[in-house]
Amino acid sequence: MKETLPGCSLVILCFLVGLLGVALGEDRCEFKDRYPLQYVAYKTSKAPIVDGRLDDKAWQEVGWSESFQDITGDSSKTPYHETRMKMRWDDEFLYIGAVLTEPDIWANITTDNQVIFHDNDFEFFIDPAGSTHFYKEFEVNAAGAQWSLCLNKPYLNGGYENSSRVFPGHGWSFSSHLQSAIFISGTLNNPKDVDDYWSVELAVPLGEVQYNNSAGKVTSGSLWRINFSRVQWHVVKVGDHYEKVAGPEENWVWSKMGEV
Ligand SMILES: *[C@@H]1O[C@H](CO)[C@@H](O)[C@H](O)[C@H]1NC(C)=O
Ligand SMILES: *[C@@H]1O[C@H](CO)[C@@H](O)[C@H](O)[C@H]1NC(C)=O
Ligand SMILES: *[C@@H]1O[C@H](CO)[C@@H](O)[C@H](O)[C@H]1NC(C)=O
Ligand SMILES: CC(=O)N[C@H]1CO[C@H](CO)[C@@H](O)[C@@H]1O
Repeated sequence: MKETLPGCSLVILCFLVGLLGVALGEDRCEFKDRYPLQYVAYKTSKAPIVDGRLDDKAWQEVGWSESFQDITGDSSKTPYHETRMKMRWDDEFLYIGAVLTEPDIWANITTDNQVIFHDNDFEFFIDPAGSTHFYKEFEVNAAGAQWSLCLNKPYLNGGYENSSRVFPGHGWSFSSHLQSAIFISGTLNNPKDVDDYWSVELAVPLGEVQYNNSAGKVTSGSLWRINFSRVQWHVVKVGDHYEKVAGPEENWVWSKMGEV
């Protein structure tokens, strides 16, 4: 991340699984292909209005991330719809804006703290300290239904999801300080037209992402680990609604993981 626009600072670096993995490919001497993507998030003095529309000055001033890619990194599986994000920050929030191009915008889940990725969704994963412990995850669909969770440690080390889904009433979740809004350019759940895109705008409280995972005070030059994912199901139009077809979903991410 950086304090000033063309200045310097808080670089957000995505998580890399397998940095130390052995690359047997042609570029084994460079490992360039395995390096996580980076995005420089500039501090903003004027917070964007979280209404789903990325028309605020804070967004206009900064560039887009790379287009999302298949989670495997397999270039023959290039996503057929575009997804990109932007980030800004101030002393209270990390702001995330994303645009998901989509001719068929649909969502079935309308209540929070469900498994949102059963619908098409947008997700972020954040581990400020890069410790792999107490990382936070957030998912939202085009209807604005959201799910947040905290993972105390990786599942393979016996970690478990702490969320209001698993522990209703006393699970971890981003508080009401998290602001989330969706804008739809098109119509939700109408298969009779061709939609344009949906966008996600988030204000994520810095204190809450750092809960049990402190990377210290955010300053110019802070490096945080984060990743983004878009889950995309294959659907067909049946009368007045969409239905899933058999087969696995697509997982499109900012920085690839190498496998699903
Ligand atoms: C889940 O998170 C809540 C809220 O932070 C915390 O009080 C509780 O101890 C956690 N539960 C478990 C089982 O880790
Ligand atoms: C945060 O850490 C404390 C101490 O290890 C633990 O009791 C608490 O459950 C953790 N919170 C969450 C959300 O896991
Ligand atoms: C959405 O829900 C309706 C009603 O339950 C169901 O018929 C339809 O298959 C669902 N659509 C998708 C894409 O899951
Ligand atoms: C879908 C995906 O790539 N998720 C990864 C993004 O980064 C987090 C850590 O910040 C990983 O835990 C996720 O697996």
